[in-house]
Amino acid sequence: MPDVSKMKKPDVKVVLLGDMHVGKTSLLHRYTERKFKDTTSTVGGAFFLKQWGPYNISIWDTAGREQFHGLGSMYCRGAAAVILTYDVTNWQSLSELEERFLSLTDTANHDCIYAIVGNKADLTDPKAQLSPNSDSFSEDQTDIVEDRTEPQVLSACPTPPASPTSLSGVVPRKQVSREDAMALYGRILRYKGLDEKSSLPADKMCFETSAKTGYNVDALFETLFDLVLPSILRKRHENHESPTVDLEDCRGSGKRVRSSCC
Ligand SMILES: Nc1nc2c(ncn2[C@@H]2O[C@H](COP(=O)(O)OP(=O)(O)OP(=O)(O)O)[C@@H](O)[C@H]2O)c(=O)[nH]1
Ligand SMILES: [Mg+2]
Repeated sequence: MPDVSKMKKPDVKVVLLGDMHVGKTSLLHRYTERKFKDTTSTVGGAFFLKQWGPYNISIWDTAGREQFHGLGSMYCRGAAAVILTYDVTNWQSLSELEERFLSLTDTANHDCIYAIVGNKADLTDPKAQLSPNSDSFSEDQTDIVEDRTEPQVLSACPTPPASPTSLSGVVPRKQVSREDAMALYGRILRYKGLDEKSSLPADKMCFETSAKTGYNVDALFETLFDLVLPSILRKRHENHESPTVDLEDCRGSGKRVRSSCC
């Protein structure tokens, strides 16, 4: 367990949302560890701290299982970017984004950025079957903190079985086109009351990825990191304008500390 007091403070938060089995944890592993490894269904949530230039970005991996649904809006609170993830071979996983996950983002920042990500593209798209040779893993420090929100539920829940496609050996069919994802992006903008013309365009914010081969994974995260920089700068500016008291500094001093603003 890392010593939380020594951890860097995140400047901004990016959250992965989506149905169980779409590959949220695998995408995060691929990006942070440059590997595709076995996963177990996520319980509660966990975050990884990524250093991006001088900034620290927390990337939250959340559980897609229905029983953890209530936690979703808590994880989205104050998010600067949300990655709405579906499985390109599973139409239902796209519709769930609209029906079940979109409302969880009501707690995100008002200028939150949305990306729609169709994962498992290696199953349907030959170009996604090739590992990108630009596998330039940044040596930035990455910390992991597990946030086991419901330990009892954790141990009581069996890991769901692998998806039928992986068991049957049948080549899965692509069920969700990029156009479907872009249409959803448009509906999300409308849900948020945003004007399509002044928002980031759908073709920039809809990705197809493969956590298995690494296809488009760096592009996804790094596009978002660049896009949240203004949000980081605004937050730093606001903190500078109205400084808050660091309780850590006051601990043990025995003195009552007064906020500088009053
Ligand atoms: N072929 C293929 N399989 C993938 C890919 N990403 C994930 N998987 C597989 O899909 C299954 C689910 O992956 P996870 O990363 O655990 O999915 P998740 O979205 O985190 O699921 P929850 O934690 O239950 O919400 C695992 O068997 C993975 O090996 C991918 O890009 N391609
Ligand atoms: Mg997971």
